[in-house]
Amino acid sequence: MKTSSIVSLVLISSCLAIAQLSEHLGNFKQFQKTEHGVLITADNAKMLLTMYSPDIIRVRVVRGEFARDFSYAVVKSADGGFSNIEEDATGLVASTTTLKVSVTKNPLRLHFLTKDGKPINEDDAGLGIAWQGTDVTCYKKLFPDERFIGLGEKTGRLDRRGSSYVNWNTDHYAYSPKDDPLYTSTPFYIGLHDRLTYGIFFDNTYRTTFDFGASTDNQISSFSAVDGEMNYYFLGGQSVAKILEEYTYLTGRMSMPPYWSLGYQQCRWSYYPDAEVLNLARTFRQKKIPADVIYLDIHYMDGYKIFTWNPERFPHPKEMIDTLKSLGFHVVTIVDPGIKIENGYFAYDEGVKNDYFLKYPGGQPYIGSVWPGRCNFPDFTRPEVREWWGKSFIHLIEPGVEGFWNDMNEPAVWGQHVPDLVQADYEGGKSTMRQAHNVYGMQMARGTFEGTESLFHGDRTFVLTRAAYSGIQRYAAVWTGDNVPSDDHMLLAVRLVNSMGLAGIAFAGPDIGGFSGDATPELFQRWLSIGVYTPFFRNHKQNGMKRQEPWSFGEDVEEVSRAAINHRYEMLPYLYSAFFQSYQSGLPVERTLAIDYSFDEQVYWDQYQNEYLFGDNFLIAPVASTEEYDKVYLPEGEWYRYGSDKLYDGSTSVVVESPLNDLPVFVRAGGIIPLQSVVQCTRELPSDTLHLHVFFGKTGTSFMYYEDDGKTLDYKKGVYHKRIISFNPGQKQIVLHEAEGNFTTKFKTIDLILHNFKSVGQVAVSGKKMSLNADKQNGNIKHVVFENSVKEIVVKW
Ligand code: MIG
Repeated sequence: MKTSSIVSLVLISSCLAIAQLSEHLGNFKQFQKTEHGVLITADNAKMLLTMYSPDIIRVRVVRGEFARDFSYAVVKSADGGFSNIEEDATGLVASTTTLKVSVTKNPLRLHFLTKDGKPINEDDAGLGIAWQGTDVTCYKKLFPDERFIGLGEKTGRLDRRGSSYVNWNTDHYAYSPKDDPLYTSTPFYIGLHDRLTYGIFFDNTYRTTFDFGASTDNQISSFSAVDGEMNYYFLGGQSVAKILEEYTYLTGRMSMPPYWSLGYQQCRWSYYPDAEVLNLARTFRQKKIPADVIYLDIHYMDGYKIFTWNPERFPHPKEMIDTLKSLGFHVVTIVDPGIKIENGYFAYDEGVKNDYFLKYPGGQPYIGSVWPGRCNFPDFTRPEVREWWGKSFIHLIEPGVEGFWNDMNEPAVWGQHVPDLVQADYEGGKSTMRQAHNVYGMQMARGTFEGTESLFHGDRTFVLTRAAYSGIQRYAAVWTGDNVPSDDHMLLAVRLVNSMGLAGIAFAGPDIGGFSGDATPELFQRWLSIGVYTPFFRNHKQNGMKRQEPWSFGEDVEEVSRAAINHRYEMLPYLYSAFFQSYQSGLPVERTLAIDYSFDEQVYWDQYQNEYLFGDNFLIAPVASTEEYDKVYLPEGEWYRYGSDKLYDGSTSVVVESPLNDLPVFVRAGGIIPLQSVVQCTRELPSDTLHLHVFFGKTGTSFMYYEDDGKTLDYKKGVYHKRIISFNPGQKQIVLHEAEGNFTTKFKTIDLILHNFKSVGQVAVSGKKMSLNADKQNGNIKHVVFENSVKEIVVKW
């Protein structure tokens, strides 16, 4: 993070190490074509340029021979080849249909250019790629107006220029808004300059460092690893959304999550015994505060032994969970990677018998102390171990657990980290924790996901993880670890989730209320109201801290909390459609304004950098719990304050009221927002009327509406209901296009709600004239109700 600490690290290491000058690529010697690209030989290194798509070029560089080609992150293979390769005395130009890769020869340097020759990203002319010992670094030219966004769960500003970051999954209890590294590593960032965009994914699981001009007087940005290959993917899509599509093409996208996991989730370390859990569930129902999930933190286990139940606290888990299910709740239990060393404990015995645990060179199992005491740790980088781990969830699934919370998987052990030389299989690569550390948690989540999905026989599973590496979105949702109850942290959490969305992780969220301490009632209310507009919506609190159920702060807060959570449930049709977008294109649910308004500099200003779009049409302006007014930047277009429908011009900032019961939320003019009636849990059917809100705007828009059974994997076989809804002010019509797929929608009736359609008094619905009913409170809101149909419905005014 801080330049000073980096400088001192460099000083220390250069004092201790034997003097060693850096080694460089040298000059170009020759090239040859390969199946999907070119192999270049330089004086001191080899470089492979490989095409994955016309916009995606992979760069591999080694001094000796290329190692085995293996990635935990990338799910796609090379595809296609350069359409043209030209060589002359000074260089080589390899073109795709959208990009040019120019290789200059003396010395060897790479330049990524647009088709018409504008530089998008270039190696630093002086340094290029260099090694020091096993360390490898790629130095890039820093453009004067260049900004950097992304890198996942990283503190600091939205625009990361001037900062540097380390990727090393770390259990960072009560991290400060400046600390680094945190729990996850997603070595992928997006660069922006001269209205050009690109992405760089450095697929190296060793400890990596990204320096965005922090240490070089604004001349160079760089990324480096302590070992392994220089192995990166250059993504050349010309918009942030396009780059996210490309990144998730490479590293995969999330599956549709179980519908219930979009609901409100209540957690605490820990709710126990069973009577308390049941009481909690009943209280939600009595108080009519919607909720879907109750978490069991570590106290549900017998002596913290994974896959066991505490016989005193939870003597009859199945009966308890059956009752919870009858109340419409789903249970998620925590699991840690540490397996207690105890003869007779089945998971330990099986692990020893089958040699499943991480070992020191020489064969002694690695021992670390965690909650259960001294533990061994499964080697999740071995397929058989993941399979065994996955199958063991039968002990939780039989009694009815439906979701699996993977904690401590950095992995965390008391007072230390697993020594680097501990050996890990690394998918047959026979490596050490130096390389495996950053993927350990992801592979635990993978074992959990694959095992539980197969135990559910065709139903969806839900996994939540703390540690992660790129590609984690294929297996799990991610929460942002042990945060702190403060306004700063609440706003940081927004940036973390926004930034994780820029790293392919669409299903993410923080501990609402702040984990490691007591929230003030004001902070809790504000945080909950932001949580409504967060993909993963969970309230969690550390043991020993005050209770933090929505009713724990007295009746006023309870009232506001109920209204906030009610709104989350009304929003489910809209939200589920946003998740579908992520599943299809990798666009996150929660989107920093830098995605759609990448070259609007105000988006990056400190006071506005936390703003985001939630789905296509809501703009959320998070604000501290202490602020009664908020200065909000509205990007281009026009925006309605949600709730009052007050209309604002965009491309300017406005000061608006921000009381605790009314977070500044805006709707894009032209925005289409489908809502349903309030339900107490996702299982409860809403009324059969879909409230389809359309906010008048000057330009046309469209919205992809999506529904499926929320439970099975049948959506992958076309069992869904999907339709485009478009608003066209020029043609004066709203069209619900013919629905696709063979799932029957829940909604028999459409209540079309027109906002600010000023002079419109009646409409024709598929040719039939119907009058509009003005809303009692706001005459500018008008309704028309008609029957839903899978056929096209045209509403004209
Ligand atoms: O050492 O399971 O981040 O959410 O409540 C702490 C107890 C272990 C850390 C997790 C937190 C969880 C807690 N865990």
